Amino acid sequence: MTQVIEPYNFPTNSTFAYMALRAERDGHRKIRMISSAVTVSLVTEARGGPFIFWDDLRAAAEKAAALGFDAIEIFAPSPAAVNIEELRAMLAQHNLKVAAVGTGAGMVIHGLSLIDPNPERRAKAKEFVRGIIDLGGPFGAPAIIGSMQGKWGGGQSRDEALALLRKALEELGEYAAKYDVPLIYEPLNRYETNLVCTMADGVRFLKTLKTTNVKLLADLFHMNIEETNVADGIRDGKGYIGHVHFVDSNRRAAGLGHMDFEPIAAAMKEIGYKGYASAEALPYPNPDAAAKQTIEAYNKYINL
Ligand SMILES: [Mn+2]
Repeated sequence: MTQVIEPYNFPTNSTFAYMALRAERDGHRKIRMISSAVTVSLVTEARGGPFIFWDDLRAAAEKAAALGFDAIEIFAPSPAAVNIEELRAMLAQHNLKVAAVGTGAGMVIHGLSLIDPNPERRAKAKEFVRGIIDLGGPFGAPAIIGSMQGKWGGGQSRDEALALLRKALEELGEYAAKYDVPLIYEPLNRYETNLVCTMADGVRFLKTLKTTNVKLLADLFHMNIEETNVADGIRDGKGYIGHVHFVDSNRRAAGLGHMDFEPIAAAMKEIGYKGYASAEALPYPNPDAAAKQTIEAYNKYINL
């Protein structure tokens, strides 16, 4: 029996899921619930970091589209650094979406963190994140809180830091809701944060929030360091994962390390994950090769 699916039956921010289901209903193609994305960094200070494309948004969009990616993930130095109208035009031209927008420049360029003991610095950090939410929101793209979560220590206890982070995520999560996008919180490996490092701890932490508009980022590189088993870590995040950084054990493109992607992709499907697999990977051996490697791995493991 053919099930008629109308858009209002879907949760928010699921245009692609609707299109995929409608296409399947019409017999055009199979369901593809996990979409592909590739990162582009516009942040000079982040050079050496795990981004596939660099500096030139237009060139990145052209290459992403040519390889068959569904979306780009943008790491910008500031909201003002992206020309909104140009971005809108190039997305339309290439039939691309924005998967997510990073906030890490707030830390990398300005040293801002959401748990800074100094209230003025904390306010600046939130202001920076709100600007990035405003950049991505109109494109349906959530902002990611990664390095902006900071690290506790010095005169600050872990509990004090978590209380500040909780407050910031409550506020910013609700702020993002006006665009019908979640706020994405990323547990990081132990060398990058000492707050929340696993999916299970991330879920426990999010359960202490009043807002339900904050979701987790499952970054496979961080998970490879912190989880007992990466696929089980994905299962731990069931219902809470809003974004995936699709990358190998050594932060190179998927397939260039020793990550076992089959069980990980199976776990993503098992929990009904419907977001992006986004390549936040080193541009190794060069951006073009890393992008091509990523889309091949995506087609091999995820887009079956
Ligand atoms: Mn990441």
